[in-house]
Amino acid sequence: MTLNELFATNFSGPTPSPRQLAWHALEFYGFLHFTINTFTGLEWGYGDESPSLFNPTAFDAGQIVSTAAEGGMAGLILTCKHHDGFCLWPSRFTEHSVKHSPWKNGRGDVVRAISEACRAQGLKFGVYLSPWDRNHPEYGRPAYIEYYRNQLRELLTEYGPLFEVWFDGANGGDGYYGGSRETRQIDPRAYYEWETTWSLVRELQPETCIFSDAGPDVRWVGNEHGLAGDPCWGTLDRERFTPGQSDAAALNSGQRDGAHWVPAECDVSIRPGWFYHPEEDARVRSPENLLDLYFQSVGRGASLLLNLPPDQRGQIHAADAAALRGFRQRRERIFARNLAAGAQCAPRAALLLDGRRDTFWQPEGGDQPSELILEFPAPVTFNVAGLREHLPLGQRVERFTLDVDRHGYWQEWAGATAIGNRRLLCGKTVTTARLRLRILEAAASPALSELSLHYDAGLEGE
Ligand code: FUL
Repeated sequence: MTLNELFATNFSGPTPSPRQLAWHALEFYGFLHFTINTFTGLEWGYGDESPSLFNPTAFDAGQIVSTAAEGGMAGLILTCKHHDGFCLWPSRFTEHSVKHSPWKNGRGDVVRAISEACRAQGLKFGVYLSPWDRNHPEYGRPAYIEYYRNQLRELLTEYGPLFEVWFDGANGGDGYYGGSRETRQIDPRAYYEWETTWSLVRELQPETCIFSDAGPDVRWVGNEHGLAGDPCWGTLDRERFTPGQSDAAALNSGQRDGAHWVPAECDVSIRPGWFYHPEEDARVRSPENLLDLYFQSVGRGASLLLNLPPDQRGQIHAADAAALRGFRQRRERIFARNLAAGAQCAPRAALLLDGRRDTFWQPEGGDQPSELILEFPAPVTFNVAGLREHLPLGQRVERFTLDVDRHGYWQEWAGATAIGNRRLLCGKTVTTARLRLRILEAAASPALSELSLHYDAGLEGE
C-alpha cells in the first residue's frame, strides 16, 4: 500500500481527476475577448454584422501572449466565436468568419496565431465557443447542434492541445438568425444535449477540462466580479445543475457534501466590458484591485480567469499591460519568500515548508483537533499566510486557526473554513517566535502540502 492509499482509506469524499489536478496548478490565466464587437463597440453583437468590419490594423499574437506571460498568466482562452456567430478561424462550416474579412485578405486565422504564440511562449491554450449563435439560420433547431459540434471538432483537432474548453451559459433570445430577426427561446436542459458534446471533447482531447455553469470539470463561480465565496468548496452535486440555468449562490460557495469534484473558476474583466472599448481606457483595474481579486479567488481555492481584451490594432492596450505588470510585481513582492521556511518543527512537518505540492504533512495518529507548532530561529513578522491541501486526497479540512505566541500565550491570529487548492489569509501585522496551526474540524485525517508566511506593507486584514 502506498502512503497515498493508506491515507485515502478513511476518506470517502470526491477527489480531483488528473486533468483537474493539472488545472488546479495553473491558478491564474487569461481570457481574450476579441471579435467584431471590438470594432462596433458592442458587447453582444446581433449577428448581422458584416465580416468586413473585422480588420485589426496591427494584429500581433506575440504581443498579446507576451503581455499575458509577463503578467504571470499560465494560459489563455480565446473567444473563437462569441454570441454574434463570427468565427475567428476560417471554419469550413460557415461563411461568417475571418475568411471574408479584409484582414490579411481573408487568409488570417486568429485561433492559429494565438495558439501558436501560446505554444512558443510556454502558455497553455483554451477555446471559448459560444453555444448561443445569433447569426446562424438554424439556431434553435437540431441542425444547429450538428453545426456547433462540427465547429467544436475543428477547434479540438486543428489547434493542438487545449487545457480548457469554455461553454458559456448566456442566451438572450433575439438575433439575426440568417435574416429572420426574431426571438428564439431554447430549453437549455434539452436543446444542447450537453452529454453528447462533452463526450466529443473527451474523445478528442481527453486531458482538457470542460467548463460550464455546471462543470463537469470546472464550474462557474456564480458572478462575473472575480469573487469566490468564503468558503468556496471544490465539491458539488453536479446533477443538480444545468448549464445556463444554475443557482449562482450555490455555485459561489460549492456544496460541502457534493458528490463530485467541480472546482470554481472566477471570470472577470480587467475593464468594465469584456470587449475593448476606447472610452474605457481610463477604467482599467489597478494592480491593487487585481491583488484584491486574487486573494478572493485564488486565495479561496478557485482559479482566476482575467480578461484582457485586444484593442482595434489587435494588441493589448498599454494601460492593461501596465496594470497586469504592476499586479505581477505586487504578487512577487509578497510571495517571493516564505518567512516560515527554516522553522523547527516535527520532522514530517518540514514537508509543509519545502514549496512543493506533491509532498505533504499529516498529523500523527489522526486525532482531532490536530495541531502543528513551528518555532522560528528568530522572530518573524508577517501579515499574510498561505495554506494548501494535498488535493489528490480530497478536501478534508473544515475549520482551522493559526495562532501566534504572545509572551507565552497562544492568541488566534486568523481562522477560516475550508482550505482546498489554496487559502490565503490577510491579518494584522504580528511578530512572533512561534506559530500554531490548529485543525479544529476535518472530514478525515488532514493532508496539507504547504504553509507559508509573508509580509507586505501595503496589506492589512481586519
Ligand atoms: C457571458 C457572456 O454573455 C459575456 O459576453 C462574456 O463572454 C462572459 C465571459 O460570459 O456569459
